[in-house]
Formats: sequence, C-alpha cells, structure tokens
Amino acid sequence: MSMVVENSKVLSGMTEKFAAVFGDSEGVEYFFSPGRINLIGEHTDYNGGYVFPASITIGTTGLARLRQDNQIKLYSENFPDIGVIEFDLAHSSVKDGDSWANYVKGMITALKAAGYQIDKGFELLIKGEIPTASGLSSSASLELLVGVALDDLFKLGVPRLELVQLGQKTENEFIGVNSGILDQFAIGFGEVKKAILLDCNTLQYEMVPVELRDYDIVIMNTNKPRALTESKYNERFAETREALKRMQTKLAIQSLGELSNEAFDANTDLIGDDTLIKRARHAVYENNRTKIAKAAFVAGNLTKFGELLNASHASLKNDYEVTGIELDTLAETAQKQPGVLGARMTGAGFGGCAIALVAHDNVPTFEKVVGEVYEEKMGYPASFYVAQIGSGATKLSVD
Ligand code: GAF
Repeated sequence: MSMVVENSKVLSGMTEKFAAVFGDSEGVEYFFSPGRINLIGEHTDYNGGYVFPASITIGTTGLARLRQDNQIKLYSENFPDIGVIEFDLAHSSVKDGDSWANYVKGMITALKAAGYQIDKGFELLIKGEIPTASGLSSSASLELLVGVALDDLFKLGVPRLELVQLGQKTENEFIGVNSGILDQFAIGFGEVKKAILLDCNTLQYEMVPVELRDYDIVIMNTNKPRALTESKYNERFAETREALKRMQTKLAIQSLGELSNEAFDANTDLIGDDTLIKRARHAVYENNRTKIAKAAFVAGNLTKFGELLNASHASLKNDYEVTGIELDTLAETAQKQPGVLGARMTGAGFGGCAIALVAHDNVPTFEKVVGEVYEEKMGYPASFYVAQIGSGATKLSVD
C-alpha cells in the first residue's frame, strides 16, 4: 500500500525535525496510521460480536530509518520535554513507566515472539494529531504505525491481519488493557470513504461504502481529563466474562455474541446478578443492533440508522454504565438539535468522544449550540471536528 501525501507541509516540517534530532534525514521512510471512529457496535468486540468502525484522516505520522548498530532512538513531537528516548535492542522488552516508548517496545517484542527478525536498531520520529484520551484510538494508531514501519524497514512481509493481531497483543500483554480487536482492525484495514463491518468472532469483514448524502459525521470531544478508563474497561471485560460463564452452565455458547435478544431475555436467571445482567444485556442487544444498523446504513435509511445510534448510547449509559455526565451531555444535547439523526459515544467511553449524524447545513449552528450547553454545564469547552474517512495504516510515497 502506498499513498501520496496531501499535507506535504507537515512532512517537510517533520523531515527537518528528523534531521535536527538525528543528524540528517538521509534515507528516511514515511508512514501514516489513522485514528478511528466506531459508528456502532461498542464493547461488543471482546464479546464475540460485530463492530462497525471507520478509519479517519487524523492520525499519527512517523519517519523511520534503519541503523547499523543495535540502538533504538525515538522522538515524539508531542513530547518534546521527554526528548530522545534511547535503548538497546536487547532491552526492548523492558517497560519504563508510562512513556509512549512502551508501544514501540511492545510491537518489537510481539513481532520477535511471532518469529520475525528484528536484528538492528532504528530511529523513529512521530507526530500524533489524535488528542490523547479522546477515544479515537491514539494508542492503536501508534501500534500500527510502528507495525507498518518495522514491517517495511526490516522487510518482514507480515500479513496485515497478523500485524493487526500483534497490535492487539501489544495492548493486551504490554500495556495491560484487555481490549478487543476493534481499534487495530479498523486502523489496519481502513479505506477511504468506507466503513468496516467486522464479525469479531470469525474476523470475517465487509467494506461498506459511506454514503451520507448531505449529512456529516461530527466528532464531539468531551476534553475530559484522563479518567480511569483502563481499570474500568478491564472491569467491564471481567463482568461480561463472568456473565458468559454463568450462562454457559446451561447454554452451549462460546460468546455473548451468539445470542438473540429473546434467547438472552429468556435465560437471565442463569446470571442471577442485576449488574451482570445489565452488562451482558448491553453486549447482546448492541451486537444485534449493530447488524440491523448496518443493514439500514446500506439501504440508505439514515433515519433508522440514527435512531439506532441513540439506542446504542442509551444502552451504554443505562446498562453498560460507561458514559458519564460529559458524554451524556454531548450525545443527548446533540440528539435534540435540528438536522440531527442520531448521536452516541464512540470508543471505550468514560470520557473521550461522541459522534453525531448532522445535516451538513446545520453543522455550524449545531457546534455552537451543543458547545454552549456543554461549556455551561461542565465549565470547560468541548471540541468539534467533521470526520473524514481516510485510509488505513500505510507507507507514504513522498516525491
Ligand atoms: C476500546 C477498545 F480498545 C476496543 O477494543 C473496544 O472494546 C472499544 O473500546 C469499545 O467498543 O476502544
């Protein structure tokens, strides 16, 4: 895969920075890895269900170059205070606090464990545009950026699905979040103006053209300072696993994703705990809702699709309890605005972003009104961006 970059200004600025940090920019290669939005299908991936994400044009850009020794040198334009992080290839499995270098170390470790030969050092300079803790997957974006860069530099020939799975492995085993495959898959397989319907059970997927006619997808960022996303996420993972285990005492299922709403409702006594029933109900209902939403989307029935976005948010609020006042204020205020077909949180929740399907002409007023309501209530502003669906993680060809 290869694409010519439109934003050559960003790349020439980064090339100069690379030269300033690492001496010169001779022989450097260019890579881009996007963020993602999830249209619907939230917290279904690790429950064996469907997700419906798309990669977006904002993401992480990286410049990389092989070295002849074993030193790895990393620099992020987002963390100039940290400066150059340097370590020997032999020490690439050592975690050092919360630094972003852990994602690089995780990918090196995962690739090596899978039998790929990484036998030299390299230099990597990155610049991320995805706001951290925004729920637009800055971490999976970084994992796949490192993945495509190492694949190219070391001529590894890693199949794309394996690269995606190694990104997830990094997140699970190195970073310690029990996340599913949604983010890495969306970022690894994304295409311009296409969403992906992915069955997380079988990993079968379908690329779905995004035809929004005169509607835009507006991303609304709560700008909530980092919450306890990781521990709360792992708690939900454990709760749905426990609910599944209890249902398996009588039902022959491998995942909650196999259940219809009716089959679930008829068997909640097997779970026997109100909180666990709510968590599992979200996973089951959201999965079935995602299949219906995708059909409505393909049929061009955006009104129905929007209603399902609203229902998804309500379920994430009431049953899964991963929204919070910030996301509820944005999504529920958005749902009431003229020209809006639907709105919901996107990603893990507990802060981060929501999305809304808004008639193009209404977008400026929409942003103003929702922004005012939010700031009035929270005491700090939200941010708004109109989403553009762009390509997945890729090497860039630069003239
Ligand atoms: C996060 C995780 F990384 C995904 O795997 C997914 O579970 C999502 O939250 C919720 O749908 O982005």
